[in-house]
Amino acid sequence: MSSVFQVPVGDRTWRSCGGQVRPSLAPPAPERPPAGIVAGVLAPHPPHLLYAENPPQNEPESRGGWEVLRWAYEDLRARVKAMDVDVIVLHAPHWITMVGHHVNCVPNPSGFSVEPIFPHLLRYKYDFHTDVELAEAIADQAHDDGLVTRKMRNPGVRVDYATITALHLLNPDWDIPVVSLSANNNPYFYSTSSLDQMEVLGESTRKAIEGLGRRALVAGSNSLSHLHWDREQGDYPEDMTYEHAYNDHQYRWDMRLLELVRAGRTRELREMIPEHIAQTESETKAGSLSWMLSALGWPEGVGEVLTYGTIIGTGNALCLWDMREQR
Ligand code: 2X7
Ligand code: FE2
Repeated sequence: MSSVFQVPVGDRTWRSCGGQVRPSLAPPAPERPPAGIVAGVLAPHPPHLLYAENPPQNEPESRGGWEVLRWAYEDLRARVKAMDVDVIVLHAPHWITMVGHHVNCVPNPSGFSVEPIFPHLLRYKYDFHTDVELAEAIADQAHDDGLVTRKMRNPGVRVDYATITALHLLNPDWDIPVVSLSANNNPYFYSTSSLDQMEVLGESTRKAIEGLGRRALVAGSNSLSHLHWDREQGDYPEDMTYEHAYNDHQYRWDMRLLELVRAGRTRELREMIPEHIAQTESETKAGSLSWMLSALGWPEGVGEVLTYGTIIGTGNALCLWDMREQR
């Protein structure tokens, strides 16, 4: 004789066992955390970092170098894994588009990325997956919000080294789908601080992520102070004897900015970004940092500086804004 149990739908504390249904001793499966932007990162992309890692995808071989920056990335990777995100959305400054903001909608970008200035550091075979539904939603939302946008669908377009480097350092397993955004160069070209469009793009990105119920990491890939040596020093690129800040002025302005990050004073940080650009030629002029913080809603009271180091004299900080810490 069979007995019939009424088990509430989705109640996993009950399970079938040997023909009978019994309460399970196993703890209930944990609920998936809520959708939305889980965290934002400032994730620098100098090719030196990827070169120094010696991953199998990269042709050139190195003896290491820039260890403290790379160790911080290594620690961050473990935290990214634990976030259980569906997608990494990245804005990087070296996929330059002169007209509008482009979104890579190619389902499976694959090819060979070469750093044009440092081809002896980065010649990388890439093969990753795009979250096409989200990529299209970001482009549509940005269009609706008044930005000139384009869905890039040409699989032959080579993915730039900054996108590859930052994504590799954040997730070398490449097992999380990606959305990659271009850097519209008009604001960069015509003014030092036209970051307004990047803020709109950040808001569009957040709306699209929430609209589709994705759990996302948003990554803005910029160096800070951006003056650098105009020729390589030493006998090999990873000779750390020559690695230091370009000058004290550059260093001090980077520290002023990072003090605001670690204090969680994001409103003041927003005010300071144009001044920091003017003082240091900061690569944040391309807007990746502003885009990312705008996507997060410029959160007060959250922000960590994971590390800071120089690469050919430029300032590079790895920073995390974990939105779960704000709730
Ligand atoms: O793209 C970069 C950068 N932002 C800083 C330093 C060196 C190379 O490439
Ligand atoms: Fe760069």
